[in-house]
Amino acid sequence: MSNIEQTLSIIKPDAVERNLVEEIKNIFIKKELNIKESKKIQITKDEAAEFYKVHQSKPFYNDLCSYLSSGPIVVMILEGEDAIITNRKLMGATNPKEAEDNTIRKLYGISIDKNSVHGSDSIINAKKEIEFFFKN
Ligand code: IDP
Ligand code: MG
Repeated sequence: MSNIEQTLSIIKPDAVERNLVEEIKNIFIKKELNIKESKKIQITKDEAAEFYKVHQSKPFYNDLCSYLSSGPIVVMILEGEDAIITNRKLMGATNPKEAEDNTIRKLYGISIDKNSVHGSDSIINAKKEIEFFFKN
């Protein structure tokens, strides 16, 4: 049975800065993750803190929020078959050094913090994250 889902993807500042937006979008499109919405924005540190609230107890939280708000990002709604897990597989492991060949983070990630992309990790978080950026 088909299971069409939506998920939130973010192209992070390191990748936008290196002009990788179109290359990364093509990876999604080729795997039949349709880009339903896309916008280039810059968020404040407070907004990043809200978005990454789930990580507030982590030692890297402050740096993570500074980083996500440090430059333009591209936020997208991806839609397709099993979009949440499909996107996570395309992204690869959080640490680019541990990411599988041909994943976005292996191809483009610089470090565990500058790892080029974000992707929702569950149905509930996908819904929350899409609402955060697209349903004010
Ligand atoms: P994910 O992006 O693969 O879902 P999470 O564990 O949800 O990984 O962490 C969110 C983001 O926080 C990561 O994408 C990465 O940018 C950053 N991060 C995760 N772990 C570390 C760390 O140990 N040091 C620095 N940054 C980290
Ligand atoms: Mg995560």
